[in-house]
Amino acid sequence: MNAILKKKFFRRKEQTEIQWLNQQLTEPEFLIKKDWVIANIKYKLKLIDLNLSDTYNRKIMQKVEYRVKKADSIARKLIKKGYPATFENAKNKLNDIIGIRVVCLYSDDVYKISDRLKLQKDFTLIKEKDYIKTPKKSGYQSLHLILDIPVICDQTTEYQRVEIQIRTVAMDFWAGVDNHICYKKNPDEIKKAEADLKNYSAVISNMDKQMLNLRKKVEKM
Ligand code: 0O2
Repeated sequence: MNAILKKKFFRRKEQTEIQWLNQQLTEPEFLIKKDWVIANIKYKLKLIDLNLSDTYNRKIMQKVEYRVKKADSIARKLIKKGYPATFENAKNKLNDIIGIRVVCLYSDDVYKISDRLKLQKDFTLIKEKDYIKTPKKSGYQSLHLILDIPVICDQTTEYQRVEIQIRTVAMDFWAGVDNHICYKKNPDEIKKAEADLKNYSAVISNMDKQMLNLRKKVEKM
């Protein structure tokens, strides 16, 4: 097969896989389980927020968002990791088909929220990635918790994996701009912007520290 035919063949194969994935992501059983898990986490986060806001006498969570990864994005990520783009692989090899994002004002709040999530008896912590202590090469900062959330029906318990990203408003701002300008784009075309963004990540980290110090100073007054 020549190079052009090969490319066409793989593109068609990928399209078929994406269509198939899409079909499975819209199956009623998956939709119900996904809604269950998202609702479970949302209520849990509401309680944690209420509790923490009460304890610290200020609003802790500024924003909670969720998304279900789209079929083409799942396929791309699986192929990049070297797996066929199947629904089974999406469930077993990816941590973030369901993603939740919690945004707060101060960096110490990130850890308060994370500690409370880790205390939940019905959630199983699979992995924690602290990109605040050690930012990614790109400059990306965020705390990620990979959790298994139970879906209990009849005598069976099934676990659905979710990724919870917890970060400050400043880190969220940086990630939004990075998403728009650099992330998943051709590295050759955006080298300069990447370098600038990396510098801004350090600026944001510094700003987060200053804001935290300012809050602590005011709290002591
Ligand atoms: P999207 O658009 O959110 O769907 P692994 O868990 O190690 O098997 P994974 O999932 O790539 O592999 O882990 P990683 O690197 O922790 O990335 C998880 C998610 O964090 C990404 O999901 C992004 O949402 C976010 N992220 C990671 N790195 C960056 C970055 O440099 N910039 C921005 N803006 N976000 C980042 P997806 O599936 O890549 O993307």
